[in-house]
Amino acid sequence: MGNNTNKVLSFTSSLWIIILLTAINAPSWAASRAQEALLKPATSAIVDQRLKPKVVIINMFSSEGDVWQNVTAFQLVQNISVPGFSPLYPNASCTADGSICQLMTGEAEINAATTITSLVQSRTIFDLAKTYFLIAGIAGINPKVATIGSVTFARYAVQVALQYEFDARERPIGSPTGYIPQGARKPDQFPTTIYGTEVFELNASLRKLAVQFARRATLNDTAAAQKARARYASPSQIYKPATLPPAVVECDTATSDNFFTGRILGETFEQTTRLFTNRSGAYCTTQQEDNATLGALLRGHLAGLVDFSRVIHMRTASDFDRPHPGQSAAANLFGDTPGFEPALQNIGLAGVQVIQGIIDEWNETFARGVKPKNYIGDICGSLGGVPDFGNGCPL
Ligand SMILES: *[C@@H]1O[C@H](CO)[C@@H](O)[C@H](O)[C@H]1NC(C)=O
Ligand SMILES: *[C@@H]1O[C@H](CO)[C@@H](O)[C@H](O)[C@H]1NC(C)=O
Ligand SMILES: *[C@@H]1O[C@H](CO)[C@@H](O)[C@H](O)[C@H]1NC(C)=O
Ligand SMILES: *[C@@H]1O[C@H](CO)[C@@H](O)[C@H](O)[C@H]1NC(C)=O
Ligand SMILES: *[C@@H]1O[C@H](CO)[C@@H](O)[C@H](O)[C@H]1NC(C)=O
Ligand SMILES: *[C@@H]1O[C@H](CO)[C@@H](O)[C@H](O)[C@H]1NC(C)=O
Ligand SMILES: *[C@@H]1O[C@H](CO)[C@@H](O)[C@H](O)[C@H]1NC(C)=O
Ligand SMILES: CC(=O)N[C@H]1CO[C@H](CO)[C@@H](O)[C@@H]1O
Repeated sequence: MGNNTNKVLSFTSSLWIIILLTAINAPSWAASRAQEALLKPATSAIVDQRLKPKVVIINMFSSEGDVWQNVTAFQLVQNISVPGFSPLYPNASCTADGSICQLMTGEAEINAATTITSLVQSRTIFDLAKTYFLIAGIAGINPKVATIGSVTFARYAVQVALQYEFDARERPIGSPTGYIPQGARKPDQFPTTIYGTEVFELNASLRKLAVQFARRATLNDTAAAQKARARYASPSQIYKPATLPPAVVECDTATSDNFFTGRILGETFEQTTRLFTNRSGAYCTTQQEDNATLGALLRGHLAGLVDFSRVIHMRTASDFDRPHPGQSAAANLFGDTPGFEPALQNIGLAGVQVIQGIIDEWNETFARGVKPKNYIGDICGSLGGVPDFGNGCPL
């Protein structure tokens, strides 16, 4: 953002917007009075000053946010304070014309849910009805599926830790793990207690376009990351994907507030993802926010404020979720993170291509939306249709 002069925009003082929104949302007496006011000639000069971003970038913390300072395709030159954002990250940043905005939720599910809810409800500041949301962060990676530095795009987001948890030393006899789905008695039984946020499915047609755009990027890599990948080679080839160069990959994501690590929990959550998605989803990346971000956006869709079919989930891989052969789980977690630097760089390199693709093809394709051919929404069918995974929502 360098030397650009930023301006704080105080939209809440724009009284007309309050009148307009009152007309839309409030009781009929208020609506008719507001409509009368709008009909008066004195108000004819009034224009909608809300920002209507084509893309909102959702980052989680400052390292991910800093990435956009190095980007030349656009400059985020205005800071906008949004009520309800994290005290650590109180501003959204936008381009001068408001077509691209970026924010940081703060880390873990509580921060993601409250920040995105606040964004969705900031009706006097933003009109998000046609906005594409690019979730863009780093993540842990399953070495059976992909490698550090890779850029992943998910169709399914699964809240894997929403389960009963035993300390492993007290786990039920015969259970390979201390995690059991809620209401079930064994790890491989579908949960019978459903909260509604266990699985989200995103627009697969939009993902396909995003992947095509991202593949235009030349990804960053480093010698240290290459060295770390090579350690996942083994005669069984079980972690072969981990040994390959970084790439753009379509694979699914797991949310857990708990920063889990190690082979046993990795395999546990592979199983949870298969179970919760009726074997359609494959656990690939792990992060601490996206179930909550998607939950807030789904509720925004139900409130008529955002379009859930316009959500893109992109996570770049910064660290392996489990050790390489011969390494302890602790050594993997507490050791160096050579994937961190390329993962951050690749958020920008791939992300810019996705954003540029959306902006360049706005009129032809993206303004009207990319119609999904798959089911989208949550486990309960809240947006209409019947989930093509799991048992649906028994509520
Ligand atoms: C806008 O926010 C950024 C990031 O926190 C900061 O570096 C910059 O100084 C702010 N701009 C102004 C004008 O305060
Ligand atoms: C931004 O660019 C500077 C200078 O090339 C580099 O030192 C820094 O690591 C980059 N930051 C990110 C997040 O890519
Ligand atoms: C938020 O934006 C205002 C106005 O540009 C700036 O003064 C403030 O430093 C920003 N806060 C943070 C934490 O970036
Ligand atoms: C990746 O980024 C690092 C750090 O900025 C840089 O030293 C390196 O040359 C880059 N590598 C490639 C292949 O772009
Ligand atoms: C997942 O996110 C939803 C909000 O969308 C929240 O209700 C739920 O409690 C979250 N799960 C956990 C374990 O925090
Ligand atoms: C897209 O449509 C808008 C309004 O219809 C128009 O002003 C703009 O020039 C168009 N952009 C391109 C790139 O065609
Ligand atoms: C689960 O998948 C199988 C086939 O793969 C299908 O027959 C079944 O209907 C699916 N269950 C649900 C609830 O969608
Ligand atoms: C179920 C659902 O919300 N589908 C939407 C997917 O995307 C298109 C536009 O991008 C919408 O028109 C659909 O309603």
